[in-house]
Parts: sequence; C-alpha cells; structure tokens
Amino acid sequence: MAQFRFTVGPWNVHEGNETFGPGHRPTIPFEEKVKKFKEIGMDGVQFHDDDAVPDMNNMTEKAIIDYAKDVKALLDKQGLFAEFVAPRLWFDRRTNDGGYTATSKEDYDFAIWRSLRSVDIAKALGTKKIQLWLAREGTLCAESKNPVKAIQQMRDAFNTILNYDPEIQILIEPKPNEPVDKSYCGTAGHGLAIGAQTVDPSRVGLCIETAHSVLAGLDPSADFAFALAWGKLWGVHLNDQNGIRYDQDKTFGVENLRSAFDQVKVLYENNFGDKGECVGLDVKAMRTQPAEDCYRHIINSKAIFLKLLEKVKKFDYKFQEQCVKERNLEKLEMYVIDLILG
Ligand code: XUL
Ligand code: MN
Repeated sequence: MAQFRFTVGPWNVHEGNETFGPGHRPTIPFEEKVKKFKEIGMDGVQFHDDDAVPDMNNMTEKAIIDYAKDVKALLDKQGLFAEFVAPRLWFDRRTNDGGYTATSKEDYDFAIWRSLRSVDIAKALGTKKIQLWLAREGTLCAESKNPVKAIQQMRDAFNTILNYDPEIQILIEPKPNEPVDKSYCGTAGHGLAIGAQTVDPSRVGLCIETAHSVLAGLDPSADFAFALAWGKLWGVHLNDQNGIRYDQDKTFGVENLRSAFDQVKVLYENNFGDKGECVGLDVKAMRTQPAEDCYRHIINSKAIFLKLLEKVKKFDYKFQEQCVKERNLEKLEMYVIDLILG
C-alpha cells in the first residue's frame, strides 16, 4: 500500500517575481519557511546546494560541510528530512552557457566543483540523492557547441559524481526547454539513455515533473509509468501546466484534473513511496497572491492530491475490465469523468 510523503523546496515560496516584473512579497527567512513546511503537513525539504549553504562559492570545503550539518540539526528539530540536493548550475555567470556542457574547461570545472560540494552537502543532510535539473545543458545557439562531444561531456560529469561517492544516487529531472532553448536531455527517455551509459546505471534514475512532461508534449502519467516499468521513478515533481508555453509550476491538478487523477492512479497502483520515494510539490504561487497566504498553493496541491487519491481508491477495476472486453472505451471514459466529478 502506497504511503505518500510530501516534500517542497524553499524556492516554492518565492517573492512572486517573473520575467515581466519583480516580486512584491517579502523574502521569508529559510528557518521560518522550514517551520511552516512542517505546519502545513510536509514531511521533508528539497534543497538546491546554496539553499542549504548560501555563500558556498566563498567557503572552504570543510566550512560547507559544517554549515550543512547545522542545517541538518535545524531540520531534525522540526522533524523533517532532506530529500535531495540539486547543484544550482544555472545562476552563476560561469554556467550561463551550460555547466556540464560548458565550452570552457574552467566553467566545466566550476560545475564539477559545485556538484561535488552538493554531494558533501547531501551526505551532511543525511540523503543520498543528488537531483540534476539540467537547466542550461543544451544550446541557445545550436552552432555554438559540438553536440555529440557536449553530450558525452555530460555523461563524463555524471561519472565524476558517481565515482566521488559510491553511495550517491543521481536523479535526472529532464526538461525540454527553459531556460535553455534546445535541451540535450529533454525527456525521461533521454535521462535513462544517458544513465545507461554511465559507470553505474543502477545509481541513475529519474525525477519526473508534470509540467516538464507537458512542455515536451508528453503525458505525465505515461512518463511516470515509463520510469516505473524499470524501477527508475525515484522522485516526482507534481504541479500543473497549461500547454506548451513558459514553465508555469501551477498548483497540482488545477489545469488538467483528469491528468492529475491519472498521475495519482499510476503512483498508487505501483506503490510509489515504498522505497522512500517522495511526492515533491514543485509549485509556485501566482504573482497576485498576497504575502499573508503565500503557502496556499502548497496546501492546495497536497489537498488535491489526497482528494484524487480517494477517487483512485474507488476505481472499479471489474467495470474497467468489462468495458475493455466490450471495447466500449466511451463507457469507461464516462465512468472516469463521473468518478472524478462525483
Ligand atoms: C525548474 C525546476 C526546478 C527543479 C529544482 O523547472 O523544476 O525547480 O525542480 O532545481
Ligand atoms: Mn522541478
């Protein structure tokens, strides 16, 4: 029986900034966010490396680990765990044009340095999971890179991380575009393919995000199933997305309710969570949301997930079987709609 544990990252409570305007909500200190996460029913926290250790570029490797240990104590105090650490390779000027696929050796080395520090931070926080959102691994200008070499270089970077610590696991979070224009590793299939080329494919899996599947023109629940079929769905980022446009990170289920139902269904049917996998809610509040209620999107995402879970548990497999036998999929479809609406 699937037991779901919910996680979010500090970036999921943001000031409301977007491309066309700055944020207008005040910045909430990390410690306050963590306390609130517990209050609203989260079980764990997701981290970018510098969410855990803010000034890490200017710190020694030992100081980074010590700082991360203090963050672990803070989590322990709240009864929360760390799900993963993700090296933030999309911020720095040096990784503007890719980290693992950088065209300059210095920039590549910086990306590796940050990635290995993420491993150190993960260990200090008590997790084995390194999540790689390959934000800038691709091109803004196709002719600027040798694509074959760059993709092999990305595999080399994964190998360096895997070789650095024999326990560490990599979760690739694929996304087809944004901020990069043309991604080299845009889908679950790409993630698994590159994982299979590493020194230890058994330590490379996936975190699939609803919106990223939609952006690739794919169905999120089918993407989950694809990873589940090989035991590779090690995390999910649930949210919602209105078609192929900018990445929206909407509250789970608000745009495509039936798709959200199917996502919960496939997770439930396959005991997602039994091996410690978490239901990550990678959602962002609308820019209009007032500061006094700026966790509402997280609260709603969990509530919608649990409401859909109740519906999933009522799914009549006998009726489904009958409809399939009769080839009466119109009948089955109406049943699903009635179940969701009922
Ligand atoms: C961006 C995205 C990130 C990652 C974590 O599209 O989903 O928030 O999940 O770095
Ligand atoms: Mn995400």
